[in-house]
Amino acid sequence: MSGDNSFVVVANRLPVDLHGTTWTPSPGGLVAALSPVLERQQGCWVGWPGMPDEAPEPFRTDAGLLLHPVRLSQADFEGFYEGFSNASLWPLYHDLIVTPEYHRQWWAAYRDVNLRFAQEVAEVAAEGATVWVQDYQLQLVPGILRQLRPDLRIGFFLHIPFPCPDLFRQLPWRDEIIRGLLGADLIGFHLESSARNFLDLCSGTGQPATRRIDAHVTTGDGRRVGVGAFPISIDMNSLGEGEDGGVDKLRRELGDPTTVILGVDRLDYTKGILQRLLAFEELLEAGALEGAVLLQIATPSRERIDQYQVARSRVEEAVGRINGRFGSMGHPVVHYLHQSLPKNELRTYYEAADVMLVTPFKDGMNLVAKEYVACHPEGDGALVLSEFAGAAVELHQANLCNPFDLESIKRALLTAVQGLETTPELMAERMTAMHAQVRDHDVDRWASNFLSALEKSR
Ligand code: GDG
Repeated sequence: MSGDNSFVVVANRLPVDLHGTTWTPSPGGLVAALSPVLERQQGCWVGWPGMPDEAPEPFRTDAGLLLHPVRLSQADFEGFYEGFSNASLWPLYHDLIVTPEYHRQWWAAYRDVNLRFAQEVAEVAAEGATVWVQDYQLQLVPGILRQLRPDLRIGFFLHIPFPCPDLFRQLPWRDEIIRGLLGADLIGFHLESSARNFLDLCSGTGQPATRRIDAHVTTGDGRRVGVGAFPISIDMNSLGEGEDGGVDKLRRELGDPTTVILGVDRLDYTKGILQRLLAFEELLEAGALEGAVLLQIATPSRERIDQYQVARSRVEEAVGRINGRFGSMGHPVVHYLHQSLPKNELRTYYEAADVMLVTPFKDGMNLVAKEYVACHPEGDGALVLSEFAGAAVELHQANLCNPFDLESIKRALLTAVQGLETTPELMAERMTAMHAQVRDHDVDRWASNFLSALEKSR
């Protein structure tokens, strides 16, 4: 059983979603990061087309990428995706921001869907191919694939944080997940802290971990599995060209505010959207942000899951209240879009924003922070960034804040706004340093670092 693809990426979602008979780019950070890499390699991408009960025939995109759709039924979608992936693993791996739920039938669906993804890959991968498995939805795939196709070179990358062992040990199926991951030749995380958590966990569960980061774990059958940190980044060109005069036009439409503050997130409770609205509200109340507006783009995400509905209604209630209190006719202070925008439109927003607010309680990396920095090559603008976003490790010149502490968000936001006014050279120096960091560590470098470590790992 083998196909003719020498490089295969497998991820829960294909990079495009099927809507009726048309395909549109699918949302989220993983797709944004990986699509350009795979297009350059003319690889094969195995994943779900985003619609239950649909599995169109494999096809090649205009960019030369072979897409291999996997069919998920409505029941798979509910148990595997909404259930185990996003209501058990997602909150557990984000340090219990909401309480994870564990249900045996969700786990059964997760196991079953992981098996089908692995079987699909086993069919399309050529003898000795490299397979790169992506993210928390597919943690059993490396282990299954190792059994089905021992000839393959298997890498796994986790796009979200890996929690500390004490939290992970809650998971009723922890041993199966660890065994699944250890089917890979190399396991990559964004940060050393996640890699360390994984190594500590392995040393506590009878899987001897050796040495330090960039170390390896030796499995029961004597294989060495590499473990390392590979901070993901962006493609500097993926945001397209900004529209000529687009920034001025946008600022005019907003009523020429003194300060434009921007948030861009999937609407997810991990992203701290409500907290930043509350910080903005308290600063307005104190009269500290005269003439400022906040734009919040909240892309719809996982909308049927209870906790996402709760998060959305809290955000929308706060937007309504703040505009009711501080807006005037035709001049809201918060402009809120619950929509997905085209990338080049996002670029105009990034360029127009004086201050970018990125305040997750926990985030593997956060590409939005890097995209904002990429759009400010001249050093204008300021980034307010949560200490708990992976991006804070590389973008340490940002105005860092603790999103659990409203005063800390307020302080960081105010310091950023005032800094642009009173110490523009210093702010520009910091933004330029961050820009250089993102430019020199782009997504290509991330992918080639991971893939060359994978190459060396066997
Ligand atoms: C996961 C991890 C990690 C957002 N709104 C629109 C839109 N986006 C794009 C952004 C950015 C991406 O989605 C979001 O990426 P993030 O990294 O910020 O967040 P997650 O989706 O949670 O991603 C994260 C990432 O994986 C990669 O490893 O950094 O920690 O949670 O690229 O621009 N894109 C378009 N319209 C929108 O309205 N076109």
